[in-house]
Amino acid sequence: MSDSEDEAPDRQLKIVIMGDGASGKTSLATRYAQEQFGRQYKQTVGIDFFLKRIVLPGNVHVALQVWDIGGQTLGGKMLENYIFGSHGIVLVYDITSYASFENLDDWYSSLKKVFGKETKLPHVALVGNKIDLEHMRTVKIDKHQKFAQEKGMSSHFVSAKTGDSVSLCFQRVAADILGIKLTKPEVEQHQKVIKAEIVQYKNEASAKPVTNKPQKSSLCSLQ
Ligand code: G3D
Ligand code: MG
Repeated sequence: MSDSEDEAPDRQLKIVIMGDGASGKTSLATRYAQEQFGRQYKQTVGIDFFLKRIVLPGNVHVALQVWDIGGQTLGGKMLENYIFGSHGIVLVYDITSYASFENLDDWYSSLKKVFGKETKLPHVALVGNKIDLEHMRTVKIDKHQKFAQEKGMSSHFVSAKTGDSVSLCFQRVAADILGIKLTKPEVEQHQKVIKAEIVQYKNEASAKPVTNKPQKSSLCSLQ
C-alpha cells in the first residue's frame, strides 16, 4: 500500500452502476477495479462494491465506492438499498442492444421513485458500453445524446472489453459530482486503454477468488 493510499481521502463518493442484465455492469466495474488491483479477479457472489482511490485536479483525493447492482432487476426489492445514499448513478446500456437502451427510461424512473420528487437526484451518467462492437451498433448516437440532454445526464461511451475510456468515464463522473473541471492532459491520460484481459463470468455463481491468499478487504458486501 502506498503512502497516498494511507492518507484519508478528502471526499468519499458512492457510485452505483445500473442497467439491464448483460449490458456490461460487472465487466465495467471489474475493468475499472483491475487497474487498481493490477490483476484479474472474479466477482464472487455477495460482493457488491469496491473502493478506488483517485486524485482529481487541485490535489483532491477521492475514495470512490463503485457499486454493481448485480442481479437486481427493475422493481427489485433490494434496489433501493443499493441506490440509497449514492452521489452518482452510472446508467449503462449495450450499444448493440436497443432494448437495453429503451429500458433505461424505466431504470431512470425507478431512480426518481427512490429519491422522491422533492429531493435532487444524484448525478446521472449515461454510458453506452461495448464500443468495440461499433459495427453492430443499433442505438444511434443521436438517440443517446438526446436522452442524455433531456434528462440532464452526462454522456459517455466505453468498452469494458478493451478498457477504452473506462477510467475516463469514472474520473469524469467524480469530477462532475464535485464540480471539478478536468484538464486536457487529465482527459488524455485517462483515455488510455487499460491493458488487461477481460474476465469471463460464465461461472459467476461458483466463481472463487483467483488466489487463496487472504485478500485485502477492498471488496465489500451488503448485509
Ligand atoms: P451485466 O453485469 O450487466 O449483466 P456483464 O453484464 O458484465 O456480465 O456482461 C455481459 C456480457 O457482455 C459478457 O459476455 C461480457 O463479456 C460482455 N461484455 C461486457 N462488456 C463488453 C464490451 O465492452 N464489449 C464486448 N464485446 N463485450 C462485453 P458473456 O459472453 O460472457 O456473457
Ligand atoms: Mg453482472
